[in-house]
Amino acid sequence: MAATKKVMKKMKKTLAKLQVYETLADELAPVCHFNHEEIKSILHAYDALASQSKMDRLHFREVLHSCFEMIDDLMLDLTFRAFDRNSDGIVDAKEFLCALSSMMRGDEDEMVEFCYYVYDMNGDGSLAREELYQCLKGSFLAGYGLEPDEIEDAERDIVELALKKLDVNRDGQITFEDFKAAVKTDPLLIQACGPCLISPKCMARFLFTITEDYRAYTSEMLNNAVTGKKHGSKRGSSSSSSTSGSRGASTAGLSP
Ligand SMILES: [Ca+2]
Ligand SMILES: [Ca+2]
Repeated sequence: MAATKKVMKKMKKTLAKLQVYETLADELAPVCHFNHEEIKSILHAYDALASQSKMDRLHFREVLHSCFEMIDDLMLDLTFRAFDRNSDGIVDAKEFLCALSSMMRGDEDEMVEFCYYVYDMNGDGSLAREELYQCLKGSFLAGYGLEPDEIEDAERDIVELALKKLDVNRDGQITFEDFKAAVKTDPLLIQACGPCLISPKCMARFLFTITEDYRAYTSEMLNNAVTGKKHGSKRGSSSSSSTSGSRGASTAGLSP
C-alpha cells in the first residue's frame, strides 16, 4: 500500500510538471522556432540540467561545454550574457529556450543579431576595435611556438583584418548594419569574432537526446499510472486529479 502511495505521489508530481510544460509550450510555440513537442523536451532537459544547481554563469558554462562542446572561455561568458537577457545572473527556462531557438533555428538575421549581441561586450550597440581584440585574443595561435610579442602582433593583425572585412563604412566602429552587410557578403564572417554558435552535429545530438529523454519520462509516467491502477483500491479510484490525468495522457501520446 505504501508503495502504491509512493507511485501515486510520483505520478501526481509528474503530471503537474507535464502540465507546466504544456502551458509553457502553448505560450512559447508562437514566438520561437521549436515545435510543441520540442519545447516540452527542451524544458524537461532544462529541468534536468538545472536540478542540482541554478543555471548561473558557472553552471551554464558546464552545460554549454558538455552539451555543445563549446570551449572558448571568453565566448562562454559572452554567450551567457546573451542568454541571460534580464541580467539577473541566472539563465531561466524561457531564456534558455529562446536563445537556443535563435542559435539553432533562427534565420540569418536572427543569428546575426545573436552573434552581434555576443560580441558587443559593453552592450552599446557598436563593436569597437578593443572589443574585437578582446574577442579574438587567444582564439588563435596558442601552441604555434610563437613568442608572446609575436602572438600579440599576430592578434593585432587579425583584428585589423577583421575590421577591414566588417567595418563596411570605414568609420572604425562596426555597427549592426555593417556586421549584417558583411555577413550577407560572406556568411562565414558570422563567427568572425569567435565561435559562439552550435555546430550542426552537436545540435542534432542534443535534440535527439532530449527527445528520447522526454519520451522515457512520459512513458515512465504511463507505467506508473498502470502500476498505480493495478495496486489501487477496489473502489477503482483512478484517484489523483482527473483533469491533469487527461492532460498527461495526451502528452504521453508523443511516445512512438
Ligand atoms: Ca535571467
Ligand atoms: Ca560595443
